[in-house]
Amino acid sequence: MKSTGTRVPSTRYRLKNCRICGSARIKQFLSLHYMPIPNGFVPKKDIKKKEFHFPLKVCVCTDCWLVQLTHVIPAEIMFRNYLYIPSTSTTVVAHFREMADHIIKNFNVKRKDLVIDIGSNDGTLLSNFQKKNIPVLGVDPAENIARQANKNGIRTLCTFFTEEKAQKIAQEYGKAKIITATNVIAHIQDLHDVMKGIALLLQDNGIFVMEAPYLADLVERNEFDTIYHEHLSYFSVHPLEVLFHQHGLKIIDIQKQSIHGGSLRVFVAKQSADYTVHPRVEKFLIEEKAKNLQNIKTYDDFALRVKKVKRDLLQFLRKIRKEGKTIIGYGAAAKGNVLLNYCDISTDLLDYIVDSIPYKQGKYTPGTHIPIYPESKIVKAMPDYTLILAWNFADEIIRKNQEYVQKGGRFIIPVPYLKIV
Ligand code: DWN
Repeated sequence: MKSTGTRVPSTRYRLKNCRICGSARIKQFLSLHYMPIPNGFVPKKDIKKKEFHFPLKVCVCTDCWLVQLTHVIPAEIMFRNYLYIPSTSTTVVAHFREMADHIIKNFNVKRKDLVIDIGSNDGTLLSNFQKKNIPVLGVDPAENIARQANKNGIRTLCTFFTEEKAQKIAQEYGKAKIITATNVIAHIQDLHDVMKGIALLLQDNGIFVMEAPYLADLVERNEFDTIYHEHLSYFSVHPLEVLFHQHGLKIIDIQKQSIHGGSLRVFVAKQSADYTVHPRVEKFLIEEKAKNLQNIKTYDDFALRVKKVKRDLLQFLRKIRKEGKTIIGYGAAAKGNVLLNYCDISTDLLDYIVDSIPYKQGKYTPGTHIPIYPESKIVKAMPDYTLILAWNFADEIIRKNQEYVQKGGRFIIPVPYLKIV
């Protein structure tokens, strides 16, 4: 039963021009309808309060081929009190450790070099540099999480990263040898302002390393639930090249990463810097053409597959529910909230959701108002089925719930296609 969210008029926040190239030739190819912000978890006391639902639709620029949301919800609404902590996942902690080691080794980072992380969250990534006595500085607008990072000993400025802020950082802390940004560039409306800031804050031989979910994986694996209000852009290499070239920057290397359903790790230097461009960069560009990422039909076909994923999941859940089976969710993830709201799945199908993050336990999911409990509940209650909403961590979740499996519990994985484990 759909929660009665208050719909914000679709004329508000509407995108007029492509965020990278400014073109007005942007074509919508998928609507996930109206939805609350994906990390807007609801405390019990507010369950009856008005909840704003915003249009969630995605379009593609037919000039630079950046896939992006048609409506841009102000960052202030989404990020001032943010409920995403990467360090609860061993997968993410290990991923950041490998990333820091790779950067230190390949770019000869020394103890005098400054490393800045944009969207540094709780400092998980920076802690790996700090352990090697490399000076670090985090930048993150979420007051609650920046406070936690500073308590953890990771020097963090609580602010959005802008060109103006970059000037002040350069004056106060000096220029950076390394600037990182993981799962944050896709969240930014004014990419040009941020790129100007990065270009002026980087040392002449500095490296900017960004990580973001990869559009090719999203499309090929039907990862529609990673489309949400926080993610304004869905990157492929071609539009990124257009963006960086506008700011005197160049991509010198790219690595595929499995995290978050398939991501790109992009290494960027100043065009004037003495780095050769790895042949892998050209290979990605050729592959994207071969995958028809610059052809509108690819996106229309994707939209049809999304509707099939929804149909198959609902059919299965309703069937086992009718057989009297008990079903819960696992991982109160932002992507999970997109899937639940798009498929209109509430307590009529899922009794509750278990999650590892204390911030989220005891709260309710936005829009669908499903209660969230600690993970320990799953083995005590032994539901027949568990729908893994945080499917990007399915291996880690199944690995840590072997007792549930041995006692006959079964996992449901919704994307890329319905799978019962
Ligand atoms: O871009 C973003 C991606 C990288 O992460 C951010 N905008 C927000 C966030 O998206 P998300 O909310 O989908 O995050 P996760 O990390 O996919 O969500 C995982 C959820 O699952 C968390 O709430 C923690 C929970 N979890 C759990 O309960 N047990 C996770 C693991 C690994 C577990 O074992």
